[in-house]
Amino acid sequence: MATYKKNLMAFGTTFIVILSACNHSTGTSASAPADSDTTKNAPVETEAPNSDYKPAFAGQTRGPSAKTTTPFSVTLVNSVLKRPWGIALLPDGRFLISQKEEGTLRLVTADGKSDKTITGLPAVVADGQGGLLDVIADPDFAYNRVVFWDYSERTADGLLVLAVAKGKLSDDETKIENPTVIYRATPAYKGSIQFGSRIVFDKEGNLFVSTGERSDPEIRIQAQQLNSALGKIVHITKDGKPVPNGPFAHTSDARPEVYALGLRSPEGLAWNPTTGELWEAEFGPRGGDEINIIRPGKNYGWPVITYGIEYSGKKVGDAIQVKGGMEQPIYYWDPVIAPSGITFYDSDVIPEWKGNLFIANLKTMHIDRLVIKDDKVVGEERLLTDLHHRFRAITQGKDGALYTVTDEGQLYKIAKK
Ligand SMILES: [Ca+2]
Repeated sequence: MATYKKNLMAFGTTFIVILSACNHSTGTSASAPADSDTTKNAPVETEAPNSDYKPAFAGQTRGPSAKTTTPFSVTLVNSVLKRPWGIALLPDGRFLISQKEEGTLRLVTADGKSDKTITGLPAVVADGQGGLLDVIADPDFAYNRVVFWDYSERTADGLLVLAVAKGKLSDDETKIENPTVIYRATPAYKGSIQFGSRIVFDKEGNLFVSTGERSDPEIRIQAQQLNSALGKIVHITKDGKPVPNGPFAHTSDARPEVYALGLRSPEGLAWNPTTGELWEAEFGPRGGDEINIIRPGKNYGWPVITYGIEYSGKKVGDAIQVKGGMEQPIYYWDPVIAPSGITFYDSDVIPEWKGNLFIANLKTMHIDRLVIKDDKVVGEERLLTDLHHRFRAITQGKDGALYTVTDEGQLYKIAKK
């Protein structure tokens, strides 16, 4: 197994942990060692599934295991974040990190030596899975210093709604100026779980926002309704207006900002640099976490089709997994891993990772690496399992390293040794 060395050295709030991924072959494993031929490897998942549902195609779940051969280090950059939730790269290489419960941002250098707190965002409701969620810099941040974020907001009648807002980072980097809500994923609802949500920009400078369906049986069916913003990918301008000519722009009774529907609680969105398509990760029910490729106008099935069952053990709906007009996930997990933020690795620093999808996940406490070929998962690896953290978000730095934040307050750097 991988050798594991841990050095703790205090530099103020910075510590260093080194994990050694070794090139090893003991001859005791039947698995093929090379990533290029993983097809006969056993899956990384060894626990029994929750249901006897069968995948729609080979490799849709329990794909073959893969093994990174490039030695890499894991460095603890910051350990005093407060419930970090989103992480966004700035043009100068620093990171903006949202703090779920305080409703504040942190501005942290990649080496961890500088760490500022930014206030001035509107109050968040940090009940349940709500609070300050994702954060992202405007593509023109270097010129306009504008930041976008989303959060759970209390309405006048006491309900909760996912709101998307923007504001300008002050010149002294201590506060957000002129915060303005640009969009609300209505209807508001009493429950405090499953808001989603992530934000990404497209090449035209518009935003895709993933929204949760708010969980309860009486509300989650709205994931299938085009006149609701719940359980959707919405496509909006920087002012929160529907991007013109969306797939449902001319459908009666549909919200024109709806881009895709039928999602449960999507906490992961990322662009695939190989194909240019938008990929999504969502929390499913028990045994139904999914990765989907988001295409305009497509229906991803929840709560009509799913590979999971209710957490109570009951079937979901009619207990079907495939239906015409509804998209299949390209991959699912049973048991669940609880996938939150995702990113594709798009650097040449670690060539064997280029084009791989990395998933920060909560339940099984690891970074999941998916090797992708022709939009199919052909290899899966669990990284950072020794740290026992709930990983919440992950992104790539300017230096070709990966950076991930944990619910427990850490920022880790994963880099070539
Ligand atoms: Ca689905």
